[in-house]
Amino acid sequence: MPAGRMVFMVAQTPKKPVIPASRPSVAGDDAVVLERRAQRVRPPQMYQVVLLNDDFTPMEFVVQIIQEFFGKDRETATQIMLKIHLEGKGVCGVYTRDVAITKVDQVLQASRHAGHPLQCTTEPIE
Ligand code: TYC
Repeated sequence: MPAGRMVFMVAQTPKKPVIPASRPSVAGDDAVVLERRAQRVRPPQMYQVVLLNDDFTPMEFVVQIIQEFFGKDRETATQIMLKIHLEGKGVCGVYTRDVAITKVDQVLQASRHAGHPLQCTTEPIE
């Protein structure tokens, strides 16, 4: 190998993305044309993170959780907490799947660490 040159070996050559053909269209006489059309990307499935009411977790703790992990100001966090308290559950934020799962983990860990039974779940929307 010539000095100063590096050779990299890879296990697989990169694959070209598969672009599906559109439905065949007839272009006069007997000719059939298969047009290549780029695959349209879709926005990711979104997930809402929901807090559930219970009889033991202090209101102030819930407000702090909503502020800390869902980036709400104190007033908004208080409104969400009261909605949960009165209606049984409430949405604290909407995220992509991995972020939503991480939020649930963080809330549950902080709550258990503080000795509270607060429950938090996530569910796909639409
Ligand atoms: N119900 C609780 C109380 O009266 C307050 C509370 C609100 C608990 C929201 C959980 O997700 C919750 N102390």
